[in-house]
Amino acid sequence: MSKAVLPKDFLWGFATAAYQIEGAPTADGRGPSIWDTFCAIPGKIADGSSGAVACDSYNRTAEDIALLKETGAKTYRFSISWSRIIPLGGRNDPVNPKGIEFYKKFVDDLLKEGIVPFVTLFHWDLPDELDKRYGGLLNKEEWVADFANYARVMFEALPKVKNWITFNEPWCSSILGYNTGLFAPGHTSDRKKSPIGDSSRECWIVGHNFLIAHGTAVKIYREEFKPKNGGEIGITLNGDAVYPWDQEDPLDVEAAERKLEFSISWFADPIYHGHYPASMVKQLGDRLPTFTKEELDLVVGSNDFYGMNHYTANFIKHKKTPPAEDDYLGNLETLFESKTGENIGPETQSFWLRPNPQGFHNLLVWLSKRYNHPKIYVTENGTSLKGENDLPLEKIVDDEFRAEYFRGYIGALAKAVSEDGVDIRGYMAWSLMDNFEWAEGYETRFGVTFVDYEGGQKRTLKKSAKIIGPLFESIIRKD
Ligand code: GBH
Repeated sequence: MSKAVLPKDFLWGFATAAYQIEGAPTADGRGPSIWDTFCAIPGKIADGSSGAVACDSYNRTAEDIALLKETGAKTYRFSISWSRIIPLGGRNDPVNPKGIEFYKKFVDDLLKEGIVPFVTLFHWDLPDELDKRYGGLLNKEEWVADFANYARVMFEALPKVKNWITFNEPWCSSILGYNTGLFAPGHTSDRKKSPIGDSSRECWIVGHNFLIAHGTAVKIYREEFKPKNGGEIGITLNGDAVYPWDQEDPLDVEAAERKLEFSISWFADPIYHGHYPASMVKQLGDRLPTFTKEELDLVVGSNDFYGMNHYTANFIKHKKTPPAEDDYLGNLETLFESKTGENIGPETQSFWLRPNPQGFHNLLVWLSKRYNHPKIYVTENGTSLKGENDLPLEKIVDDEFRAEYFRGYIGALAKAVSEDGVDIRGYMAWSLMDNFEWAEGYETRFGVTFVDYEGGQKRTLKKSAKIIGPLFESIIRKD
């Protein structure tokens, strides 16, 4: 990889999310989010922990910026905690000036160091009051209006921010929050896990509401802020790469495509093509909401860029039986081994993640084709490492496995740009530092920086943090 194939102004850096790093859940008037509430339920988080302290980043912004400087990062993607800004969340609830001040100063401090802020408005941490008040994400009228109000408050407060993401991975909030119940607010039909929820319907309603809320916020940005501030706004979607389990079986080939449609196209087709994928309409029938004319006008064309989160790949095998009522994958199995016994990639600490850089390349090309060559920012990409948490510090900082992951994935990105003409403008590794890994707690580490949670939160760069910069600098054009 010696050729300089990426544009001169390519933005590379690192990503985090508010609830995973900030801690300080009651500082300066912050209200609780659904994740504070969810973590307090015994059995929901692997190690019984929560984001109550996390990396204490709310009190350590200077340290975090110094870390970014050390890596040479050009951009930092972070998210805003809605309940710091509006503790109760709603459009008629008071705005908290201290919350605004915190992010304003953070943005200024980043810019002073020449680091471009990439801001996510919502990374899963809904103000808890909105969930209690009217059912949160399930309530289209109320929630869309409240999100729109919060988004406007932030656009107004942070005019220097030129890169906005409305939502991080609405798939996760919808499916894990309202189907499997693995994530807050934990709704599921499984009564052993939750007293409330309908896995066959709620997730599709929530997904629909995300699209309307996204479109509404984008309209506000474009009409009221873009003319004077000139920034861009998009949504970030997750999606794993796919390979047919049996390449010779047309039903597996079809199932692999369907898997992409149920995860990515669920959101991207309405935004880029104005309708849900046919495969979803066929399987879900009237459980999939339909768009009114007004809703479609909001949703179609509502991305200035496509935000792509990507980690892993699966072999896809079609199912022969009719889909279950609570199926959300597209009536298929996801496997780590193919029919011929080929393995997708080495194990990591995350049960769902096995590195497969070729899959990243394939998916970039697929996205580019299906959505007519959009401008893409890779807003997350990274890996955990099997058993990392049990290693001594001198071994942890020598994370060759993670470094190799980045070499492979960044190489795949460069190839997609140079050989396939995919329009990629930026890349943010997940994550700047070890942090609260949601239902997996602190046992799973994703950072390029080690965080010593018991030892005064000391941050130590790992090897992977040091290779990403030079790697990008060698493939970014200088003229
Ligand atoms: C990202 O999601 C998140 O944005 C980030 O906050 C997180 O820390 C990071 O990944 C690392 O996990 O339970 O079998 O249905 C990544 C995409 C999609 C990965 C859902 C986990 C769960 C598989 N995620 N997937 S399953």
